[in-house]
Amino acid sequence: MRRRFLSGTYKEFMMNTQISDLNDEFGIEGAVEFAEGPNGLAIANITSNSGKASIALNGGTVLSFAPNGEEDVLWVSSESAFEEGKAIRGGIPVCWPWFGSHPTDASKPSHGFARYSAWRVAYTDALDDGTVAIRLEMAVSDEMNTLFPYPFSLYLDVCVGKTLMVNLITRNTGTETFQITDALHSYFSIGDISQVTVSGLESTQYLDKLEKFRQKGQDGLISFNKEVDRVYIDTKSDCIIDDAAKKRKIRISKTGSSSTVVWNPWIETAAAMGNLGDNEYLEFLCVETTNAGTDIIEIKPGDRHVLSAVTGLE
Ligand code: TA6
Repeated sequence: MRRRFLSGTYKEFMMNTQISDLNDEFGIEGAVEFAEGPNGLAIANITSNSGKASIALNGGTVLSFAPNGEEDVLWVSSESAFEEGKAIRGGIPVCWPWFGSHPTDASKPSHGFARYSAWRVAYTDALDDGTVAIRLEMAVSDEMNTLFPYPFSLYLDVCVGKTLMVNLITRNTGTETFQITDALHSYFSIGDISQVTVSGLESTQYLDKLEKFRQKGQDGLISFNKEVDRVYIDTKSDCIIDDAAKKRKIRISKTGSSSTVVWNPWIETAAAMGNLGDNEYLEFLCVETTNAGTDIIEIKPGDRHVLSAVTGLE
C-alpha cells in the first residue's frame, strides 16, 4: 500500500517518492532502509549482525561506520554541506577520475567529479554470514563527458559487517585506453590529533605537498604537531591509527592501491577551509587509500580496476 503525500513542496514530494521507491525496490527488512538525510538527501542505512553504516547517494559517500558497541569510526564535519552537487566534508569521499588537482588543467574540479555527482542503487544483498552489501553506480552526465571524454562505468561496492569494505570499481567500456588516479578519501574520527600516531609507513618515501611535493623519508611512526599533507609512494601495507585519547586502534587494509595519503589541516588551514569548523582539525585524521601522484592507473578497453579499502578496529 503506497502512502499518499497530501502536503509539502514538489521537491519534498519527489524526495519522498524517491525514498519510497528506493525502499520498495532495494530495501531489505532489518538490513537496508533508505531515509531522508540532512537537506532531504537520500541516505542508505545499513544494519548488519555486527556493524552499521550509512551512505549518501550524493557522491556515493559513506558517511558512517560503527562496529556494534563502538563509536563511529568515520567523521563528518558539523559544517559540511549536504546539497546535491556538492561534496560532503567527511566520511569517505570518492576522488575520481583524478586525485587532487587535474594533471594538466587546474580549472577542473579538485579530486575529480565523482564525490559531488548523483549515484544510484544497483543492488542490495543481505549475505548468509550476516554482512550486508550494497552496490551504487555513478550516473554519467554530459558534464562528465567534457571533463573525462571516455566511456566508463563506475561502481562503489560497500560491504558492512565487523569491518567496512569499500571497493571503487572503474570499468573501461570504450575502445581507447585511459588513465586515472583515484582515492577513497577517508576521514577517521579521533579523540585528539596531538595524541595520535600512524604506523605502517615507517621507512617509506613521501611527497610533501606543503613543500611543493619534495620527496622525503619517513622515520618511524607519524605523529602530528602541525599540518601534514603527504603522498606516501610505493606503499601497499596496512596502516594503523593509534588513537590514545579514544583508547582504540583503527586498521586500514587495502588492495589495488600503491600510494597512501595522510592529511590533517591543523589550525591555519582548517580555519581557511569552507565547510570545516575551526577546531575540528583536532577530531579527524585522513588516511586515504589512493592511486595518487605518479601512481597512475592505466585501464585498457574492456578492463577494470578495483581500489579496495577494509577498515576495522583492532
Ligand atoms: O587528501 C588531502 C587533500 O588533497 C589536501 O591537500 C586537501 O586539499 C584535502 O585533500 C581536502 O581537499 P578538498 O578539495 O576536499 O578541500
